[in-house]
Amino acid sequence: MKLCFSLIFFSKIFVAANGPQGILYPQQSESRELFSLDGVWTFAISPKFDQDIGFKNQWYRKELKKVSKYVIPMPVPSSYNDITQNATIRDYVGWVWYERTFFVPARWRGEQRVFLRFGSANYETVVWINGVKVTNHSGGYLPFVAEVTKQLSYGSENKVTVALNNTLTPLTIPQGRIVFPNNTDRYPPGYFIQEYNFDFTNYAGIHRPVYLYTTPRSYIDDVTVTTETSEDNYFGTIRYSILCQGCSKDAMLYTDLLDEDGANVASNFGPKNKISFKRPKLWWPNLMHERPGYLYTLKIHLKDGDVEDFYRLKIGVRSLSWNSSGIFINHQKVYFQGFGKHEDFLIKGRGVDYSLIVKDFNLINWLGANSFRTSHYPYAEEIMDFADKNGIMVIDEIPGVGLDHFGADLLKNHLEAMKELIHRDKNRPSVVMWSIGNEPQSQKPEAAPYYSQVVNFTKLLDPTRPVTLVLSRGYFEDKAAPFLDVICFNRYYSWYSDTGHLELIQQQLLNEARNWHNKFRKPVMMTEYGAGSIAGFHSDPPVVWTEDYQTALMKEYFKGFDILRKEGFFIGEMIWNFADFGTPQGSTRVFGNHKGIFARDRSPKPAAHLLKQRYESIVTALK
Ligand code: GCB
Repeated sequence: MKLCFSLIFFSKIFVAANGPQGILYPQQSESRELFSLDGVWTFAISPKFDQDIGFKNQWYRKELKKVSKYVIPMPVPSSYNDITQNATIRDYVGWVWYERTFFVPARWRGEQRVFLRFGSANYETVVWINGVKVTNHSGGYLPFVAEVTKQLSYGSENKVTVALNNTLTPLTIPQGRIVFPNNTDRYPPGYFIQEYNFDFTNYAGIHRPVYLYTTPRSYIDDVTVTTETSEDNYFGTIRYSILCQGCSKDAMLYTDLLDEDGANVASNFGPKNKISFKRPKLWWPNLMHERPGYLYTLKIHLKDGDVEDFYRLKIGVRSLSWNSSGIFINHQKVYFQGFGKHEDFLIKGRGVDYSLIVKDFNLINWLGANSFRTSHYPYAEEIMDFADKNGIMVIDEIPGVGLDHFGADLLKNHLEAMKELIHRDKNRPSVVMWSIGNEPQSQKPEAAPYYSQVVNFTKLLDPTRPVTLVLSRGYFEDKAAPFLDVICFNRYYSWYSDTGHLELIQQQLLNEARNWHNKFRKPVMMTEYGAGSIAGFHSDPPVVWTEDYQTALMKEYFKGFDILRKEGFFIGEMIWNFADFGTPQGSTRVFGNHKGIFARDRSPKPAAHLLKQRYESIVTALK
């Protein structure tokens, strides 16, 4: 096998465009207009062996239907993989092209700025407006924005063109590789495959909403908020700092803190200040209070001469701290009862879908869960908003899944992804921990300096939240754990190891969790355990792949969790997975991964009813 990573696929090297520094979610306000570009775009793939043709022939200056032979409609937001009947598009690796036209109102001409913002697109993206490049971005799961004021035509039609490449290489986050088999008996010339070391479909497309929005010339570009509460929770303090662009030195900033009914609680002014007040309504995790997820609104008002801008940020007031045996919110120890999830659904793949978001949060509440991990990449802001307002604690994970070969270039991309994630999610009360990756080859000596740098960088950007890395190597060989605040580990006793031997689960679980704690003296949590089950498969006594085996296995883990919880350092259980999900084709995957407690269509398996009983009983025991 010959490995060829980037030559064909990333033959264009793009210098990051200068843009705004903030990445605030776009919103309509007294001073801002918002216009969605979601809908049906025009789509074309590049010919397999002429990947650069769109760049060479400047497709962005023309209409796609005039330059490509095969142009089809493509929904945005959505993955493109499962939209057609064409296996070439489903499995496509390389440059694809999107385009749409839209009108810009004449009233936007003049004293305004206009921005174009993508919630995410996987992986490498280049964007043109009316044939002029406005930005590019690397990374599949985080937003990017460009000011397009000068490139737009006002009072007339405009065109946005996007080139998107989903190729993963040893330097992307996550990593992948393009393999050219050199056996000409078995493969035609030029044949290649994309390989990657993770167990979910590398869905591609414009996955999250695309917005055009306006701001005044001087505008609120970024806000950073931290909160704390006094030991008895009687006082709450909000510290904020606000970044303006285009402002004169006389510009004034005013802030009002509004409660959920819109009543003013406190006011202040200046770009950096604090608001302290008595009897705050705290942000509590689900089930720790009768009113979880309470959110205030920080209304920010910029006045710069005649120019005014308004932005409203939802914030939760809570304290967050941790020590060697636990994580504390509002000075109370928390126990995580949740799951790993995926952004995954039929047809849309990873595309944002409000019906699915609301359904999933209904199921989360039905289960009595209080948390999830954004395995194995940052989730859409539309999902994170629901976590904030439902009091669901989130372990916010970067797409550093299954990393191997830890070099300086990979580190650079990893740190950039961390920076963008923290920038996006720093103000969210639901985010209670950063996860800098999942199941790396952390037994390798190079993993030690690598992860120590990722942790230090993360703490520099955000000292207010604990940092974890989800581990799968043994406690005796792992090199990353010393740098972490919390040890999260994944293990599949009686599934991948000792398959069928349910009687071993308790012993293995207890020993391993205790060993992690004894060696590193940190809180320990199990972030994955589980078994695959095909809805409708049954047997008694249970055998693997039946729904009965899945529940029997869960019961054994529960016994172990109950013993561990009493020992003080064990802080949570997250089953793998919330729902069945799509994976690459493989002989160990039967039409996807079936460890969901819900099927992919969200119908409950018996495992869901059992988990609901368990999570409800944990809460009752606390009362
Ligand atoms: C893991 C991975 C997860 C997989 C899971 C499995 O350890 O973290 O991404 O889907 O195992 O089902 O094999």
